[in-house]
Amino acid sequence: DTTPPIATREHTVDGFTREFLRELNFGQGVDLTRASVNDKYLAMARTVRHYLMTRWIETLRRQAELQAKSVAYLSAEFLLGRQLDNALLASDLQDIVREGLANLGIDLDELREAEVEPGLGNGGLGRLAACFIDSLATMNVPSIGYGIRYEYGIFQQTFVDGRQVEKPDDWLRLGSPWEFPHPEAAVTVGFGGHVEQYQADDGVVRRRWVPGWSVLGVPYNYMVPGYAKGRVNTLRLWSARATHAFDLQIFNSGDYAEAVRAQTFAENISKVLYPEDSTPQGKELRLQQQYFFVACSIKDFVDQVLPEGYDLHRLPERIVFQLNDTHPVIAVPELMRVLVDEKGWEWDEAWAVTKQCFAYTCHTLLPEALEVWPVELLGRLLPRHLEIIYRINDEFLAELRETYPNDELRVRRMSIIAEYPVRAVRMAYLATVAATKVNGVAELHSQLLRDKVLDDFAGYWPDKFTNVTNGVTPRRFVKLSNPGLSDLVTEAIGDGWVTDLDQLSGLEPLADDAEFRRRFREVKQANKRRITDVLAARDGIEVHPDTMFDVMVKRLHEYKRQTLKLLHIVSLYEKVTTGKIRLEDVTPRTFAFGAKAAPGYVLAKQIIHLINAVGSTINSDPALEGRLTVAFPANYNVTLAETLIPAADLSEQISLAGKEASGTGNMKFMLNGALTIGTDDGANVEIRRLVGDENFFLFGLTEPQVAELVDRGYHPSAYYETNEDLRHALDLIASGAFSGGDRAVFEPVVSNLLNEDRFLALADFQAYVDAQARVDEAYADTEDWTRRAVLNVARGGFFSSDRSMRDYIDGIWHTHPVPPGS
Ligand code: 26M
Repeated sequence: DTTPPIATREHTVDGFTREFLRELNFGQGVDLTRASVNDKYLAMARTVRHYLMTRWIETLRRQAELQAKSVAYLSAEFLLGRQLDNALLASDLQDIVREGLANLGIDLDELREAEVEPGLGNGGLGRLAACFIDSLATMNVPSIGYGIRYEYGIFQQTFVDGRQVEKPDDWLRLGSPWEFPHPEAAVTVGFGGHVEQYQADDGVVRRRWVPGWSVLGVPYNYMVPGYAKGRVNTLRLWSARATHAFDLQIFNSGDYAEAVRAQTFAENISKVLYPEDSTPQGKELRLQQQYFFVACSIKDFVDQVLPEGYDLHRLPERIVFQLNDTHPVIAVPELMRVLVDEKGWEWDEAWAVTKQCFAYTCHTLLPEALEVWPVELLGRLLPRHLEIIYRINDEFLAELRETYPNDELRVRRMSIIAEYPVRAVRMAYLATVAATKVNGVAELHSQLLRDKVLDDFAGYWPDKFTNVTNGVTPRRFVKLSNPGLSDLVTEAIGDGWVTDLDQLSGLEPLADDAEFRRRFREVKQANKRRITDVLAARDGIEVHPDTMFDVMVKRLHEYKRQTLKLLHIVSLYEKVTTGKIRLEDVTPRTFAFGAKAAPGYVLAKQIIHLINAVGSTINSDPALEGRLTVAFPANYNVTLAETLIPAADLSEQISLAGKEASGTGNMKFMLNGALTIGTDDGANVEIRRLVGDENFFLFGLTEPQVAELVDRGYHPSAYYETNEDLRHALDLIASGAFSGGDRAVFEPVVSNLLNEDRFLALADFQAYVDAQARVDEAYADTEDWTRRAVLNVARGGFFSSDRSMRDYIDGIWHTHPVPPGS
């Protein structure tokens, strides 16, 4: 055997302690007495990652040997959250490290708190990508994640007088122990310039791109350790640097300062994550980011991952590129360009291969969220890609005209190129044309994609469209974030559920076991005390752990309808303070919110301000005797989710039906034993089906009812006129009661609701308030509430991202597991 040996380390307290001190002394260059918390954190993290190295190397070796088909998950976002706990779990070092550190007088928890989370995503889409790569590693699926190493992740949200103020997220400030930079493996990516005709060696006239400028992409590798001895897969994020060619010219001209500025220009590409999560702004830099990471990734896969001399005609046997929304769709013309221009293939030959290599996941239904790139911009930045897109479109439309010879209207509707308001490329259409499969992220969403957003395409290619309902990783969102529940569950049914979440159904009979329910409640109560301490320390917020925790955490967006929850709170407050209801009849509740607004989304920011204003009024009103509290911790992120969700009694999933593609927070709450109040939207539909109508607080219009109402003409003011409670709540806000008498501050929010209310909050107000009354009634019966909460956990197994991965593997990727080790 000629395989070189791999270094090993001892999986014991002593072994760990030795390695840790070595890292601290030789890596950080400090001794224990002088070491800062960050020194100790970095040394510990580096020590932990060493324990995963063997499996990482073995995974790579095995992959090189077998050349099994891989998934390349292309995503502009990976919202990873903190890495340490996950690495400790994957390496089975939790107890060893705690004990080893304790022997040295170090508290593991203090070091855990020192980790800055990589927030390289906006919300659901980015977190989904992180859950998926966790599942793929755990399930031993050969795969690689490709994305962008933003120097600044999602902004840090602060509140100044209740208003959102954004701060840059300098997550790399203290160093990142989890990344492995590979500057030697950098690749070059071109931009701009022009396309020229030339005579190739074979005498054929061809076209080629002559970029006007280029940048380097430096790969940074991150371990993606599978749970329980699974593979250690790779996440490869690209960072932009200046090429030498880039500044040499300018250096030679003697303008040193200008040359240095040019470096900055190149590095800007991976500088910052765009914080919009629903309304793309069509910014040039954003397109640069998309092409940058996609071009790097394709080059990396073709030149580095594939063995030398691999016949690219067989590419579909080795790879499937999963397009996480339209953000990486420029990969389609890029692969065509590589095959046609660089490899000299015929167009048809290249297209036949390309269209077998991609699958596309759509994550939205909002028309304004569908990306379109103006032809003018694309032509300037990626002229050859624009030509290729035009040709793909020409051939596609020609094909369509054969099928629909008398329906030119339909052909134009399906064109990849939109003509109005400006000529632009519809990225979702390009993705749909190129992909083997197009999937939505929950049953309802996939159905609406087929029936509405992409109906012409579904009619043309009925088999292309499919559903894969989202999921979440039970490792991070149950095992790690809810150790109390995990221990209780494991005691009852064993620990197989961590990798086979359907086993949670074994809890079902225990819903009727009074002793089990008592212990389940104890866990929930302990989780509430834990978040109570966190909120006090992190935000100076005081909440009462013996109240109902009613939680809504997600990006702030009109369609998600945080205002609905707010109107309920205001209405309750109004009724109590005017004596319409007695304080004793009000269920003590903590109304928690967590939400960031896109910095340019004015109305969303005003809503945040209003929530905070209502919160400070209510929280300080002695008349309520602390029975109602609003808790709005700033800067909701993955780390906060991990302590907040396990403490929730009630999960708020109240988007307007037909607007939330899936939701994934809804699944995390369910698996942590919260009941849901929700609309018939996204994955709520499937949650309700699984948990049963009697264990779900359904309210509101259905999607067809919404469509009909909008069709008839929706007039929000009619609800104001006819619903007294609603009127009083809105009037109270308008009166300045929450703004020190200033009637102007929240006038835009109120008048938006009265005059526009794009997402029908007023239409659903009464139904929502009624559903909340049912919640109060149910919560009053503690034993029965606990029984239902247990059933939520027992019936939540379907929402494991392991199941989502199974569905992608069976229905879309057709890949096979390859465990590490030879
Ligand atoms: C696009 C262009 C420019 C800047 C930003 C964007 C952009 C970034 C993220 C647009 C959308 C983005 O995310 C959309 C998203 O998070 N969608 C959510 O995806 C989840 C996972 O499938 C679903 O559960 C949510 O319902 C869906 O809203």
